[in-house]
Amino acid sequence: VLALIAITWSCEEKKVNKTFTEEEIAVIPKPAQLTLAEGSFQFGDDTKIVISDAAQKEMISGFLSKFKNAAGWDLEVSEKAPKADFVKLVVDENLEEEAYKLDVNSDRVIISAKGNAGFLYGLETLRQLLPVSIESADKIGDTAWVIPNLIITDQPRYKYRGLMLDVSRHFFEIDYLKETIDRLAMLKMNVLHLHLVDDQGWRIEIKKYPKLTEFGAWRVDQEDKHWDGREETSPDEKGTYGGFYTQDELKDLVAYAATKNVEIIPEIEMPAHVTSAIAAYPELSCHERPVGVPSGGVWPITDIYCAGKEHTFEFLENVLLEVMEIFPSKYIHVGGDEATKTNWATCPHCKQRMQTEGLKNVEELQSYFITRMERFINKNGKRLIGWDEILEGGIAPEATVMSWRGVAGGVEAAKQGHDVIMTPGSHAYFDHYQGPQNEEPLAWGGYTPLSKVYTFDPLVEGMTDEEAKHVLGGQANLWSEQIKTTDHSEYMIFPRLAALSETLWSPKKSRNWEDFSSRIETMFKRYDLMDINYAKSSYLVME
Ligand code: TNX
Repeated sequence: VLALIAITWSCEEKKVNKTFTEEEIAVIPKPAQLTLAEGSFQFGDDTKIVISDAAQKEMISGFLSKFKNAAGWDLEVSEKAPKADFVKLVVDENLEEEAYKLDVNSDRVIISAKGNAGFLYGLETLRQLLPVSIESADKIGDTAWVIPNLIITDQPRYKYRGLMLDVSRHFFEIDYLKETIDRLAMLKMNVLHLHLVDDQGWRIEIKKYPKLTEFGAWRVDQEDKHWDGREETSPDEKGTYGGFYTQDELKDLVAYAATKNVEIIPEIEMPAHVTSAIAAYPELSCHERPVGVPSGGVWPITDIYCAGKEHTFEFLENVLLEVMEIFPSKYIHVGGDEATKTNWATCPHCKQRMQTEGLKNVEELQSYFITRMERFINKNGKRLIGWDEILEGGIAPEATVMSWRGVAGGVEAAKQGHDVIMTPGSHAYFDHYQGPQNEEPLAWGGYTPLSKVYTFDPLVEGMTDEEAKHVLGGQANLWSEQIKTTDHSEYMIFPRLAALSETLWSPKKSRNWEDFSSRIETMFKRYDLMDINYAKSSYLVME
């Protein structure tokens, strides 16, 4: 459909008045309600940004810098609205936390929200209504900064909208995490889950146990045992690979994320996937065998934390005390996945524990382990999340389950009255292939093209209303066994995260693959200007 374009020329400035069609509006995730009107609003270098309190200044800085870069304008911020030509932020206490209203007519733009989260999302929508060149880092001449007259009323379908980054298998610098946070916010995603501990590296400074990062954060590249036989990226002069975040860096990251309405949930794995910790402190395992930090490959791994020794719990509680100091999130993720418990069956400490606690098998011993950690976490005012294996042998009373082996674990947890975050391998694993294997970089297996991600639904058919209430939302996981560079990481995340964001934010009834695949084209142009190394192949492959 051809747009009706009426162009009027004033003496010194090019004024554009355009009526948009629905097809030209390419916002992702799709807003819940949108009513288009005739005409448009045009930004000029005189357009004022009107705020209602000084604290909003910091929040709008990202939006202002876009105009600074792309148009070369320093838009003026004021607390008083002129007659026309302004964008005004208006507090509306009646709106939900993350909801916003965007009301655009030819004279002005009004964004209403309860607080910063809603305002941020209103501004992100405004950004995506603007011509794609708003993403340019350099000044682009001759753009008419026009947006359609419309009214948008928007709020999320789910309150938990996350991405997990595995920073253990390969280490990613803080700056990349900050960039990722910006990109999450652009898609109205609000959780970054950091997988800080795994066999291949311990990535968080713990002051009480300095060896965790002195030894546990570094591995010698053992080519023969490596995931794919290729060399590590940038080993240092000693031939080791690794890295870790200091507590100060993480606190700074948390503060940065909060300005983008992103909560960071730390994951401290237990009782398995912890060779990096045992390499630093062998006494944490059952048989105290000296081990090195592996670079990959070997599986299953039998050296896990000993569930019999009191020392293990003392260690983990001390670690978590420091973790809770850094991360204000109400959740602490304790992993709990894929524990090979053969050592527990032969360890005298574990046998003793099972006897005194009356536990029938090693599954119940893991349940004891997690429940005990949950008591500690709850006592400190936080809540525990674990992978769906925590259901085995009896789930800890208040635990939230992250369902990864499909959705069955999540459904079962909801039945038992537990909160659930859906992250099934079938739809939400971004370490999987997204295009034909022979054309794609080596991946962990699996096949999850963009179109498949777009069909993700955290709500499983047959759930009762009561069970459905326990589904907090969903999350994409990027395991990094094969992902060594930020370029590759971006490639796996984008554009699949855009599809996932829509499944979590937008009303189910507006889901439409054809419509989405036309909007994603516009997003690609934004990603090009933002210098994001997104996968183009994924778009071409239908399920
Ligand atoms: C299973 S998903 C794991 C990870 C691996 C991933 C590879 C989960 C809770 N555990 O340790 O990286 O498969 O897809």
